Amino acid sequence: MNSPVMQGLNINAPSSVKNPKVLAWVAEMAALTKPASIYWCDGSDEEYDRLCQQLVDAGTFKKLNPAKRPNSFLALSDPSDVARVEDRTYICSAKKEDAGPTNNWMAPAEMRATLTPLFDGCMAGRTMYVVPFSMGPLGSHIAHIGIELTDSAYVATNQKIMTRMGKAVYDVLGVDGEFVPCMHTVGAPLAAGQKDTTSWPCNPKVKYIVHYPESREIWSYGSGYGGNALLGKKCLALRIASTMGRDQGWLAEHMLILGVTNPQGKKYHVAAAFPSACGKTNFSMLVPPEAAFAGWKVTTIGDDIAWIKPHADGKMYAINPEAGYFGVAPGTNMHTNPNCMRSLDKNVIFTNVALTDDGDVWWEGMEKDGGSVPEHLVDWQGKDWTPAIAKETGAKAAHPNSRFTVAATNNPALDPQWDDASGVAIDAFIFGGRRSTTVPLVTEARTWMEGVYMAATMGSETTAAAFGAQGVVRRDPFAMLPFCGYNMSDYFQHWLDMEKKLESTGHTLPKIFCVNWFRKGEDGKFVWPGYGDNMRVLKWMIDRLEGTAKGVATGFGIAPQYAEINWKGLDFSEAQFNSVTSLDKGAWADELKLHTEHFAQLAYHLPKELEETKAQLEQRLAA
Ligand code: SAT
Ligand code: MN
Repeated sequence: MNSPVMQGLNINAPSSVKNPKVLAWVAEMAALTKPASIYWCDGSDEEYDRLCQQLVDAGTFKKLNPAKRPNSFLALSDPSDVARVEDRTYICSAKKEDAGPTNNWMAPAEMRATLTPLFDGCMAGRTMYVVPFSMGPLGSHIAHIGIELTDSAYVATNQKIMTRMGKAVYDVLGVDGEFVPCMHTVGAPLAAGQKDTTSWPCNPKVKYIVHYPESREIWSYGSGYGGNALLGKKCLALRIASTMGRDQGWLAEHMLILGVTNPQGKKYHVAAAFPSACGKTNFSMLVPPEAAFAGWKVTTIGDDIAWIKPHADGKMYAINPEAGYFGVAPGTNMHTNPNCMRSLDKNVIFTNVALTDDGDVWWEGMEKDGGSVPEHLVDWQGKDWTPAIAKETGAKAAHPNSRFTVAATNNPALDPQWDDASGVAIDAFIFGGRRSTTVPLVTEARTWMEGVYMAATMGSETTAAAFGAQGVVRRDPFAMLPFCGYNMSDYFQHWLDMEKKLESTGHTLPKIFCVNWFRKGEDGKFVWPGYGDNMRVLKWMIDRLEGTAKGVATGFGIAPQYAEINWKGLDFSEAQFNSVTSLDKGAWADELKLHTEHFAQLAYHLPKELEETKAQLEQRLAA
């Protein structure tokens, strides 16, 4: 056994761990955090079952009725710990300008001086889990390895589903491989002899989600929820990876990846960026409406994150770094996402949804599947819930940001290439926000430059995925506002540089489209049916790739003509179509003022081409 001994604590490393950096780091972190024991995860199914049982015994998990939901569990979090905490999230680059105006920043030395005392003894009385994982297919040249040290067994079980987790990672790592060290604690140490009585340990008062881009480290304190705690996801695969991408010439994006196959068997690959909780998971698992799209197939490669590398053949190849889905439960049903519902039949960890009296789960939106709202539930806070109580207090049975954690392999629409180490070649990028007005259903950027402009100025009404006010429009460039690990304007430049880089190979670049499924009518209701019907828009994009749809030039890109959309099986009038595609001059004048403000905020290193594109847009929209 390799077992450096630190302050009397034997780290008990398995002999398969041969990387001296890993051993030294675990020993150093154990000495700092002072756990009662250290457990090295091997990633086996047997281990997963054992940790789940342990969580059941601790009261964190409730085992669901195996007749209804085999091998599935429900966790209810502390009410203070239900979403990502953006105001507690930091990019600690050496220079403030490198974090940029959209990120919280603190000098690395100052942050370390803040965190070291917090981490000192933070795991007292708890087990430290060593969780090795690969983001991306094990050994893929696009993949990267992380090791998370956490005092949360909930995190270890979720990481088993969300990543390629386990001892095979050490083989890839070898003696001198690179990994991203990910330190995580719930920030709730136990005093000597104290028994843990909380089912969701966390620190309700102190939270830090910290990234050091230069040394590529992640330190997370105080939360056990989602992206705050599953450090492979937003922290590694987006914030740290985006800085790796900047340095190494690739892209880490907040994008789903899907495959579309036409009845002749020709397959296209699309990557689409939407802010959190705007339907990425639904779009990635879309079922084409049968009446109009017999023989068409949509398959999922990823639902949240894409790593995209330009290749010598001039194409951009994308992988999904994750191995599971951490999706929003409320609103998911057989109408909005049948493939997702089927994915959730078994082997799921649910967090903050409601519990039925027969030991199954429930969330708002499930009543649309033919059933009705249950007469009694235990809500996400563990309280009795009835429709009458809900009417009186407005209490939701499931938290709006309640989630399921499920392996990609549960998805009946999983793309056969989802695990392909070389990735899939991207034909089109889609950018979309949640806007009740102004932004049309779909337009195509005339040029790469215009597409980058559309993505850079994207706005969206905020959702429950992050702590804070909901429903206010905020600029969310590339849906990366909370996830870009460096200065946003440098990130725009990085996207612009891709064009030059790829053009020299002679290959046509992916087309860029801008969409908005969320325009509302005067009655305040969504006009566009969305969900499966988004296939109609996707098909128009493919027709544009094939050159079979002409479109019509507008002030804001190329839009479809009414007759170019396949309307079979959907009653959607030309007037309705116009109401979701029209450009309102007044609204756009206001919108462009907001673009000006947005660019003023991002002035440091803002590519001048974006200003020029804005001037052209102003002229066109005024014409
Ligand atoms: O909590 S997560 O960051 O994983 C979910 C999301 O915001 O998309
Ligand atoms: Mn996301």
